[in-house]
Amino acid sequence: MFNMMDTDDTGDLSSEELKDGLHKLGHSVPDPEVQMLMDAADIDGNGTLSCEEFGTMIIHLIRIANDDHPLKLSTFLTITEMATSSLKSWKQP
Ligand SMILES: [Ca+2]
Ligand SMILES: [Ca+2]
Repeated sequence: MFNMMDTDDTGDLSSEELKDGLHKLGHSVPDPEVQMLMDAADIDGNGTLSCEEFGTMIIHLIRIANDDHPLKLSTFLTITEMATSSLKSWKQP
């Protein structure tokens, strides 16, 4: 999942890659929401998401979605999809 979204093989995700990745999944996420995801997840503040930050983002999103954060339903469904596939791949050796 993460590798699929990292289209330039830098080992981390830029906001563009995050946006494109979501788009490939069939979900068009508006720029402000992509930026919000990035800001929330970019723990070391370098402007990109590492694999760990990506995982943290998913957990964070599930939490804020539960707090009735005004995240679009389509975005939440995408995140749930991502979480499911990421957890699957993490369990594999
Ligand atoms: Ca990249
Ligand atoms: Ca980062």
